[in-house]
Amino acid sequence: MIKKVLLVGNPNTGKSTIFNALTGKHQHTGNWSGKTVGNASGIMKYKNREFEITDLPGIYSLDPISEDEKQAVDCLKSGIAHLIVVVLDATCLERNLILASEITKLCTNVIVCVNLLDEAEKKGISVDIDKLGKMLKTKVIPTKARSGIGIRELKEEIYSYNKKCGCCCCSADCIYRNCVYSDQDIINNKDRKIDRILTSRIFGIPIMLLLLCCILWITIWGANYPSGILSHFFGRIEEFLLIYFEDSNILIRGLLIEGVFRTLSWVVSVMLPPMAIFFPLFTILEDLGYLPRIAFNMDHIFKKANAHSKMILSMCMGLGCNAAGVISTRIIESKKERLIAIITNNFMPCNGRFSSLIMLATVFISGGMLVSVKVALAVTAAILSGVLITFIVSYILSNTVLKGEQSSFVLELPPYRAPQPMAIIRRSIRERIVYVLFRAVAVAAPAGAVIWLLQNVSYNDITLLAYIADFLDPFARLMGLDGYILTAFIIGMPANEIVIPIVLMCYTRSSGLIEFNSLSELGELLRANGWTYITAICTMIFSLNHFPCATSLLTIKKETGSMKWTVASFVIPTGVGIILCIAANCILKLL
Ligand SMILES: Nc1nc2c(ncn2[C@@H]2O[C@H](COP(=O)(O)OP(=O)(O)OP(=O)(O)O)[C@@H](O)[C@H]2O)c(=O)[nH]1
Ligand SMILES: [Mg+2]
Repeated sequence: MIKKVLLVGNPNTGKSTIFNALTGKHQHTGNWSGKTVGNASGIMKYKNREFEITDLPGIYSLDPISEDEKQAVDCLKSGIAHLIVVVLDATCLERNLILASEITKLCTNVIVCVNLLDEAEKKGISVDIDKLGKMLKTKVIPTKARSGIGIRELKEEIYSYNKKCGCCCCSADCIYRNCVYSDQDIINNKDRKIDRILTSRIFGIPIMLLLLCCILWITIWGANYPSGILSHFFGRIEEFLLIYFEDSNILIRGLLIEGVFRTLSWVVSVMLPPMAIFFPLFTILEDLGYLPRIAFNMDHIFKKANAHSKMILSMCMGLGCNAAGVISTRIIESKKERLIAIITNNFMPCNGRFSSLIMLATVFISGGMLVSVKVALAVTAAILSGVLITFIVSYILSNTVLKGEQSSFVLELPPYRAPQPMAIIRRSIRERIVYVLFRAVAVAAPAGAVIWLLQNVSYNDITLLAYIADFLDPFARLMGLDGYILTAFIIGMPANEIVIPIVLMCYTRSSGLIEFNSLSELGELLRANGWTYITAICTMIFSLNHFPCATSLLTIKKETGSMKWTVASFVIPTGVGIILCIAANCILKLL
C-alpha cells in the first residue's frame, strides 16, 4: 500500500513550496498566511517507490478555530499518516516550536524540517540542528526549499523512515533557548522601517491606491498593442480558413469558423493580454508580502462595516477568480463573517470581468493626452466602487440577517521577500494564461457555436437571437444597456470572459469586422451599434455587479452547504447591479 506523508506546520513556513518540490505539483504559494485552505495531495516518486504527500493548511496549534485549520487537525489526528513532516520557519522558531513539541508529544511518526534557513542566516539567526533533533527526539532536516537545498535529504529521510521517534518532554521555550542563537540587532530592522511607511495611518492607503493605479496603467498601456496584433493574426487565419473552406457546407464555414473560431479569437485577443500583464504584477506584490499589509491598512475601515479584515485577502484572491476567492474565505474563523465574505466576494472583478472593464474603459476614453492614465483611473474607480459596495452590503448584512459579535483575530505580517521573476513568469503562464486558454476552449467555443446558431436559425424571418434580444430590450434599455448586452450577460453565465466577445459577436454580423488594430478601434463597432458613453458606463456597472458565474455559484453552494445562501449570493449582486444601472442611466441622461 502506498505510504501517506503529511506536511504540517504554522502558516507561511514553506509547506507548499516543499510539497511542490517533492511532488512536482504546482500548489499556490505566496508570501502571506492562509493560502492553502484545503488538503492537497500529490505523488512523490523516489528510488522506484511512491509516497502520497499531503499539503495541509497552516495551523498554530492542535485546537483549530477556522474551517481550514479544522481540516488540517482532523487529518493529522485521523492516524492515516505513515509519517508526519513538521515544517518550521527558522526565522521564528520560538513560536513554531510550540506546535512541533505539541505534535511530537501526540505522535511518534514525526520528522522535523527546519525551512527558510537562508532567511534566518541573513537575519543573524543560527540553529543547532543536532541539538534540536536530540531535544525533540526526532530526525531534523535543514532546508532552503525555495532554492531546492535540502529537498534530496528530505526525500531520502521520507524514503528510509522506519523507526518511531521518542516522546519529547522539553517545553518549546526550553528547546528554543538551547538550540537557537540570534543576533538581535539585525532582526527585522529593515522590515520595520518599510512597514512604518507602508502601513502608516497617513501614507498607507494613498500608497496602496497609487500602486493599484500604477499596475493598472502598465496593464492598460501594455495590453493595447498585443491585443491588436493578436486580432490581426486571428483575422488573417479566419480569412484563410474562409477561402480554404469556400465550398464547404454551412456547418464548417458558419458554425465552426464564424461561430467557434471567431469567439475563441475574440476571447484570446481581447481578454488575454490584460490578464497576462496584470497578474504577474499582482503576483510580485503577493510574493513581496504586501497583501497582508493591505488588510492591515483597511482594518479600521472594515471594522466600521462590521466586517472581518481578513476578507481583504479573499477579495484579493477574488480579483483573479471569484471561486478561488470564495474558497479562501475558509481562513475567516467566524461563520457569520465568513458568509458575508462569501456573498460579497463577487463585487471584486475576476479575470474575465476585469478585462471587460479595461476594454470598455479603453474603448470609450479616447483622445487627448494621457489616455492610458485616464483609463487606469477609471478602472481604479471601478474597483474602488466594488470595495465600497462590499462595505455597504457587509454593513447591511451584519446589522440584519447576519447579526453577531465581531470576532477578534490574528493577522500575521510576514517578512518582505524578494520576488523571483522567473518563478512569477512561469506561475503566471501556468495559472493565468493556460487557464484562460483552457476556458476559451472549454467555454467560449461552445458559446460561440450557440451564438452562431441563435444568429442563424430563424422563425418567421426573425433570428432566435433577435427574438431573445427584443424580448429583453425594454428592460435592458431602462438599465442603460440593450437587449444584446443583457443576452450576452445571460449566455456568458458559464464564464465572464465570454460576455464582451459575445456582445461583439452579436454586432459583427452587421459590420463584418473581424480584426482591429487597437482596443480603441473596437469603439467604432460599438458606436455603430448605438453605444454611447452611458451604455459603456452601465455595462461596466453591471459587469461589476451581477450574478456570479456558474463555477462560483457551485463553489458557494459547496462551501455554504446551503441553497438559501447560494440564492442570496445570486440575488444580492444582481439586485444591486440593476438598481445602480437604472440610477446611473436616469442620472446621466438628465445631465
Ligand atoms: N527565502 C526563502 N523563501 C522561502 C523558502 N521556502 C518558502 N519560501 C517562501 O515563503 C513563502 C511561503 O511559502 P508557502 O510554500 O506558500 O508557505 P505555506 O506554508 O504553504 O503557507 P500557507 O499555505 O499559507 O500556510 C513563499 O513566498 C515562498 O516562496 C525558503 O527556503 N527560503
Ligand atoms: Mg501552503
